[in-house]
Amino acid sequence: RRTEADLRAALEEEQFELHYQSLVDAREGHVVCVEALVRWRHPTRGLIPPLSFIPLAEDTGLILPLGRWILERACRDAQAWPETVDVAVNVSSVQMRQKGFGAEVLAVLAETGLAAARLEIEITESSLLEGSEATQENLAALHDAGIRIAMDDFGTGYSSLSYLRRFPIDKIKIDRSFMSEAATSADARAIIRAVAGLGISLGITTVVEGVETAQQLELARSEGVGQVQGYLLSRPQPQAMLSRTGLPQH
Ligand code: G
Ligand code: G
Ligand code: MN
Ligand code: NA
Repeated sequence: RRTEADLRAALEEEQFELHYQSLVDAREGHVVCVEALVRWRHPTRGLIPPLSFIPLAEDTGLILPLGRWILERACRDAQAWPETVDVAVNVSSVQMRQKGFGAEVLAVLAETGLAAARLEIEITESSLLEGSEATQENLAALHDAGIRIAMDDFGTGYSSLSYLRRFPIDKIKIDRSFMSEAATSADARAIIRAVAGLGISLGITTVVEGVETAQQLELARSEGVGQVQGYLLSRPQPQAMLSRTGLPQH
C-alpha cells in the first residue's frame, strides 16, 4: 500500500514525471495543445498511474506541493515548445479551493516566463459543484490573466449548463465515453454534435477525447468539434509530440 510517508518521500526525491499527450486541430491536423499527465516513477514498483496516488495526495493535502511541482515543470517544458503549442495542466478541486491559488499560478508564469495565453487549466465538473467562493475568485483571476479554463470529462458528472454561464469556461472536453459509444449509439453522436454546436454558439472550444480509430476521428470531425485527442493521434509519452500528425486533410 502506498502511504502518505511514501508520497512525501517521493516528492522530496522528485520521483514524479510528466507525460504529454497532444490535442490536435480537428480540421487542420496540427498540434495546438499538449496535456501534461503526471506519473510516479517508483524506484521498485515502476511507473504508477495518477489514479493510484492522486486521491491520496488530495486527502493528505500533498496535492498542493505536488500540484505546484506539476505546474512548474509543465510551464518550464512548454517554454521550449513552439509558441503555437499551448500546455494544459490538470488541477485538482483541492487546489482550486485554495485561497490564493490563482496568484500562485501567476507567480509560476512569472518565474518560468511562459505567456498566460499558452496555459490552459483543466478542471472537473466536481470542482465547480464543490465550488467555494475561493474557487470563483481563483477562476476569475486565472481567466482575467488570459489563462484558459477547460472543463474536463464533460458529461460524466452533474453536468450543468449553468456552469457555462456562472464560470469563465473557455473549453469543453467531451468525456471519452461519448466517443467510445458513438459508433453504436446515435444518442452519443447526437450529444457530441449538440455540444459542438453549443461551443460554436458560445465561443467555447470543444474537444473530443478518446479518439482511438480513424472512423472515430472522421466522426468527430464531421460533428464539428474543434479539437481531437486520443491514442490515434498521440499516446501520453515522456516527450511531447509537437509536429503535424497524420490526420487526413479535407
Ligand atoms: O494519465 P491517466 O489516464 O492515467 O490519468 C488518469 C486521471 O488522472 C485523469 O483523470 C487525469 O485528469 C488525472 N491526472 C493526470 N495527471 C494529473 C495531474 O497532473 N494533476 C491532477 N490533479 N490530475 C491528473
Ligand atoms: O481525465 P483526463 O481527461 O485528464 O484523463 C486523461 C486520461 O485519458 C489519460 O490518463 C490518458 O491516458 C487517457 N486517454 C487519453 N486518450 C485516450 C484514448 O484514446 N483512449 C483511452 N482509453 N484513454 C485515453
Ligand atoms: Mn484532462
Ligand atoms: Na478527460
